[in-house]
Amino acid sequence: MAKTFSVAVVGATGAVGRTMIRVLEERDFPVKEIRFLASERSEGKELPFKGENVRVQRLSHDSFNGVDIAIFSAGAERSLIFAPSAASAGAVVVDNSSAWRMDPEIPLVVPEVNPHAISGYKTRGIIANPNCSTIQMVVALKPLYDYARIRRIVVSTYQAVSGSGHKAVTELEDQVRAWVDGRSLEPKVYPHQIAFNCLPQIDIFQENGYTKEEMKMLNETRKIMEDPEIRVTATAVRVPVFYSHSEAVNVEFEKKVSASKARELLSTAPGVNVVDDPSHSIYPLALDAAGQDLVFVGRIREDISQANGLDFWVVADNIRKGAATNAVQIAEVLAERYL
Ligand code: NAP
Ligand code: 3JN
Repeated sequence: MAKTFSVAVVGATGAVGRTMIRVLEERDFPVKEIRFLASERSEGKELPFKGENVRVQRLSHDSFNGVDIAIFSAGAERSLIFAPSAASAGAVVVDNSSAWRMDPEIPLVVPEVNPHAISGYKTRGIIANPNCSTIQMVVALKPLYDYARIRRIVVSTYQAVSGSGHKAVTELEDQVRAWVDGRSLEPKVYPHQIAFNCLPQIDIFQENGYTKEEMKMLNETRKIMEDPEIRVTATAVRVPVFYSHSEAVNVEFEKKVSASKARELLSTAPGVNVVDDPSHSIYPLALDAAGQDLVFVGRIREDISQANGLDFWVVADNIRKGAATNAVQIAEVLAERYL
């Protein structure tokens, strides 16, 4: 009989957690028992899973007895405190937060890029899921990197509000309604109005003038691609879009990659869908990528400003491939090859 697993979803009531539950169902992950964990605010709430209602339990250090795989998306603070307890209880943790991503003993994994790194879970019992903006970029870069090796990346992101949790989705909806009604609303999640605006700040600023989100893109890309030499400069921008992050990516390679070669490499790359017919105004769009698990790439063109440069536009659902789907894909590899 096929093996089945006891799975805990930590942060089950959140934007990522709820999607995690849906993705586990959709991909028919071999679940023996499911456990939903969240804060005391959600204790006793019920969430559906495979046609049954499952009660949400309060997260504690004792939540993980008998759990095989614990998927965390309840913020870095909770991951730092509770992931080691889950690992000590015998679970393998797949953590969506930034808590463990840069720890040298913990693998940081995108299954299309570095699935071999998953075996590193044996050291600490934890695997980290990268930031959503990094995930979609490295899925698109991997086949190009393997062909021509990357020297430098210049990326600008256009990030959906769902990346800031369910409160931000409500804030954008409320601000749009208020605007139409001629009312003004105090911003709560963001430092400025997000409706009909673009905010060049995601997370807090660092001493070097970059935001934390921008520095995550540099550090995580180097770790996942296993190349500490890659140079990355990022500008991360929040835009009034509900789901899917878009990114304008400029890459400098060690040798020339023609636009047609890039299209050829990307069209057979795992997890990538090339959508690139500019003469018919066909290119990846946030609205089309929402609800999908693939990374969509288009506007592929040679950079006219430098030798060996390439530009493209990459779009993916930030809550699915950028978080929940990537985590479930990691769990699938664990289940198939290691547990
Ligand atoms: P969210 O919608 O605000 O949900 C937060 C979840 O965490 C809820 O289930 C909440 O439970 C739970 N939680 C909060 N405080 C808790 C506590 N003290 N004990 C137990 N559970 C607690 O946020 P989200 O968008 O789902 O994001 C959650 C986390 O996932 C983020 O903080 C981040 O670390 C990670 N994330 C990663 C990516 C990525 O790029 N890979 C993208 C987005 C988010 P209640 O409902 O009971 O409050
Ligand atoms: O803002 C986005 O679009 C992505 C946000 C990710 C995020 C939000 C809150 C806390 C993270 C993350 O995944 O890096 C974290 C965190 O875990 O630090």
